[in-house]
Amino acid sequence: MSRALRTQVAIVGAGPAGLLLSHLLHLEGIESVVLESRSRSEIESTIRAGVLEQGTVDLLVEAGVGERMKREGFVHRGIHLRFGGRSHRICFPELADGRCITVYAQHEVIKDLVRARLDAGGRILFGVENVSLHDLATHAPRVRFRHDGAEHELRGDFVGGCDGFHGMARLAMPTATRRDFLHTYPLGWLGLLVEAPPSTDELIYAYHPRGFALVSTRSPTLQRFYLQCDPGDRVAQWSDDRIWSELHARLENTEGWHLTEGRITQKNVVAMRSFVCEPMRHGRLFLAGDAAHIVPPTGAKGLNLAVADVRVLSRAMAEFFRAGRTDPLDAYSATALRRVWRTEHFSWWMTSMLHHFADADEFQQRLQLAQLDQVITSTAAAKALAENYVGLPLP
Ligand code: RFL
Ligand code: PHB
Repeated sequence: MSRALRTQVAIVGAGPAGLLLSHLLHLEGIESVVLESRSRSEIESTIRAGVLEQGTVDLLVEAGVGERMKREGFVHRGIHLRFGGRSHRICFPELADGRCITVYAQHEVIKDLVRARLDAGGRILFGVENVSLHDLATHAPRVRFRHDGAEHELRGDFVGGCDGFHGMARLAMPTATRRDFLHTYPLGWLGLLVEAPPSTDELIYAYHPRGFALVSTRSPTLQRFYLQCDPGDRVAQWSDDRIWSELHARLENTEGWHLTEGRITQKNVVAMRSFVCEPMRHGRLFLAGDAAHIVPPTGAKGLNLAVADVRVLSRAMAEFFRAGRTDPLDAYSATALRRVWRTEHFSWWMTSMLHHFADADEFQQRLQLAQLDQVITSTAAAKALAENYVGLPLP
């Protein structure tokens, strides 16, 4: 016998997509239950994204969950593109109508959202197992799962599939009505967390014949670096000495800039993929965030795209519950996919421009340099980068 629960929207996954969807629905007076396979401490400590678009920042503030971000996040007005031994600044406000980015870690956003949901009496079930979706093509979808040693069945009007790229929600959509687009890059990123003071006031994206390097930050005492590596690399192949020697070689330039070293506290290898699932809906199941699409991290877009999806989805669901309208829900997939593909293009473009591709001949390398040169000399090209990086206005 399974225990029966009822809600308006059953949400699978407590990442940025699932938690923000639950919070935005709550602000519209709509009840939801979030099912998460991991523990609260795990989701609140996993290091991932760091860059929030202006629209994401504005939405979090508007939704009442931006107070700590405003206090502890860092507003950046530009980034540095480094290649050919020199650095070139892309200044956001003057190129993108005054808009900027904020550096604030994803797990801090998660902490803020979990707290807001729990303080408002919202239900998040951590450590759920065996989640399965049923009757999605009917008006009464069901989610079955195991929690605290018992079987449960959650009934809702809708299901939010927010369980990330490796989740099961997307796979519950029949293959006959779903189209997957996947592009795998012959690249990986070695992500590093380092206890050190900042080496730079703004992010540095470096193109170098030895491979791409990125300098980001987390706090005055914690820095985030990335090094292009082989996608099949294991962390054990990257000793601290090798890491520092590569960071120095790829980042230090003729202008006398120096990297500040420190204790490396975390290393992980990230695969570089682009993926889109079309459509983002099947019956009463709506996919949002990484469950429907992923981008390589070069454009810093994944979390921001998840936020854009749930903004559209929460409004569409609100129209349904408020006025019985189904047309915004019917338009959800097409509306979200338009931004998704635009962002897929930007992330692919940044990735193609900034990495060293082992199979690229000298002709292709010259093209990369020509593209970088255009970005730093043409206002139109710099504007295109800046507008996409700070993010298109939210739909
Ligand atoms: P998430 O964050 O993967 O959350 C999905 C949640 O679902 C849970 N789950 C399940 N729960 C129940 N039952 C199941 N069967 C389940 N299967 C999975 C998982 O435990 C998890 O908690 O997806 P969401 O919410 O769509 O959010 C997407 C973002 O996390 C992702 O796009 C970003 O992290 C991408 N990203 C960046 N995005 C940015 O906007 N700016 C950045 O600066 C940025 N940098 C990055 C990044 C991603 C990176 N990695 C590690 C891939 C840097 C890196 C290195
Ligand atoms: C990060 O700080 O983790 C970060 C910054 C910029 C990116 C990707 C990740 O493009």
